[in-house]
Amino acid sequence: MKLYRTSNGNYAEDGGKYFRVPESNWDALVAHENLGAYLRSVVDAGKPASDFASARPGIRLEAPIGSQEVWAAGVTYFRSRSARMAESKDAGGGDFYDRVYTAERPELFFKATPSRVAAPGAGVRIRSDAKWSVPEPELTLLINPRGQIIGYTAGNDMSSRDIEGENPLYLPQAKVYDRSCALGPCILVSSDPLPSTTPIRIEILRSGQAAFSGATTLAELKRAPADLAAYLFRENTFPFGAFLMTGTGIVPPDDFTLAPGDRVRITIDPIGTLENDVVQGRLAPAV
Ligand code: DO4
Ligand code: MG
Repeated sequence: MKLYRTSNGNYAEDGGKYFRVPESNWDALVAHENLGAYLRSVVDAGKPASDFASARPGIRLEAPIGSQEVWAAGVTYFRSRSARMAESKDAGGGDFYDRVYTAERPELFFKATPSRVAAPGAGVRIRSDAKWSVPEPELTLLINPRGQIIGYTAGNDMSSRDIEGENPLYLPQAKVYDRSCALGPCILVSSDPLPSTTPIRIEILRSGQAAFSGATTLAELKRAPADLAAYLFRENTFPFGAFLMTGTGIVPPDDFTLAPGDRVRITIDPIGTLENDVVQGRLAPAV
């Protein structure tokens, strides 16, 4: 069962059919005592909504987020550990990444408020003061206020590698800025762990041509999603629940940096494809 948030309300998708969800408040859905059972009752009682499929692209997909904070785990794949050790070698930070990779306590960091999250199809930003920017394709957990994993989405943890590599203490600037995160296209509603064979793929297109592609599977993820969620909820309450990105296992070669106009496609098969174009420059101020 998949759950979409759109400009026309929330929709459940089951077996290729879309059903309008009566509950229009996203935070209430995330806090629901049994979201899967509620959506099942909506599907079983309802008739498929013709407007979702037929009116698209008139109906815009929104990021599947309400008031949730977005957090992220780091250095959860060997590939990420190696890339970070290399990028921070000159700054003397390399050792930290190996130590956190093998430590019991994971690296968890704050990633985004909802307003910093790009919707599917919207622009993700690269910083104007960064020279080396990459996307990070990450399985992302949706966790309810009671700390239970209730679903999964695809996430892009946009990162400025030169800023992060200059000094590990610059991590918040490398990671947290306007539209530094994208989530979507939907929530795969499930409390069951995803199989270790689940593939995560990324494709970066420049002028329509493949500029980089890569893939990994959840078998390479060193930590169990449930353990990451438990650490996040140890000393934090999340009245609206939270998203937790689980880290990247795909890092483009060191001579690759994103440019405005690039298209980033992240596919996690049971969820779908999250696609965003890269933009640079200031966002129009919110009114
Ligand atoms: O430690 C820095 C960030 C790591 C990260 O974002 C990742 O491994 O995905
Ligand atoms: Mg990351």
